[in-house]
Amino acid sequence: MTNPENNKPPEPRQQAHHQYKSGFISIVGPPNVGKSTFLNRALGEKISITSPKPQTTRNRILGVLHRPSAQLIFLDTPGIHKATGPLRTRMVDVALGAMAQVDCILVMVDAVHPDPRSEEILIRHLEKSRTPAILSLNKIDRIEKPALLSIIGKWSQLHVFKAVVPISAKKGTQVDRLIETLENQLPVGPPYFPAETITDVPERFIAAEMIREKIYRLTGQEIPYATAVTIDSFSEDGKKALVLIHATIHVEQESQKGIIIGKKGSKLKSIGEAARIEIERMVGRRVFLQLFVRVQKNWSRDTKALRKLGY
Ligand SMILES: Nc1nc2c(ncn2[C@@H]2O[C@H](COP(=O)(O)OP(=O)(O)O)[C@@H](O)[C@H]2O)c(=O)[nH]1
Ligand SMILES: [Mg+2]
Repeated sequence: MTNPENNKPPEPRQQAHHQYKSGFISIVGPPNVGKSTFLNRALGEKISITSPKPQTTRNRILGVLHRPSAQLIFLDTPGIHKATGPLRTRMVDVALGAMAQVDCILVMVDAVHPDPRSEEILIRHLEKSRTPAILSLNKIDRIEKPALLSIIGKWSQLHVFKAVVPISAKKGTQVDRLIETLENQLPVGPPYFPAETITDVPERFIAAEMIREKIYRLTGQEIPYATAVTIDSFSEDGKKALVLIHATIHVEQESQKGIIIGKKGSKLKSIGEAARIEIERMVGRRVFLQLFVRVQKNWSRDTKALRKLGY
């Protein structure tokens, strides 16, 4: 910056500022703290599904943020918690696995609703890792400043973080500051992905996820946890103006099939319509989406079935 009083030329900026940085950042934390909401907000695109229900994210989702000075490669993960059953155990393993071999760990917690049991598991794994960690306290749109300060104090005693950044992923508050803090942690190096790449998963996977998200949002109780979605076909019509998708919703029991379909098919219709609108936004074309519902007895407890369904 030029100083108007003595008209000195600007100070030369530090060398490091000119060097392009790139690296991997794992987003880890308890379930439902806003990890996926933050990723979508950072990228400005929806690649990872979110919902008010815990355990929405089941796989590792990679998202690439391209900045003029850096490439930040985020790994969104399922929530870390005390898991029971094969599916949840697998989900936690995915999350813990994503903490290894990254350049930085972004630990996200809910500033409003602490989750001591999950946080304790998280801290234990952080202690074992030598990777620098940044703590982000999310949902500050719901908390008063004095309460926030005391939470920051508590966390500073639990682990040595490189920085603590309170944000609201939903409102976008301080998200830029968090991104800059993360960028500072990355090593100097060339980009890993070409400029147009924002994720490593195909559109058909994200389409299945969007259907799953609508089930999370439009059905209650245990239904979301008993469902998996597969894409049977994903093709274009002759003129490439329309994307045709056939997908199957797998449930564990006959009674769940009835709930997903709803009265005269009304529930399935609203799930399909809501998903179609989001998939159309992603592919930038009109979409014809046909949903089937199939009972696959107790798939979430069957390791072979889990693998078949992509977990
Ligand atoms: N009030 C508030 N809610 C948020 C914020 N970020 C996320 N949420 C909500 O928290 C819930 C869980 O979000 P999600 O991203 O799925 O959490 P994840 O399980 O950690 O990936 C959703 O209902 C989000 O809308 C935030 O900054 N403020
Ligand atoms: Mg998530």
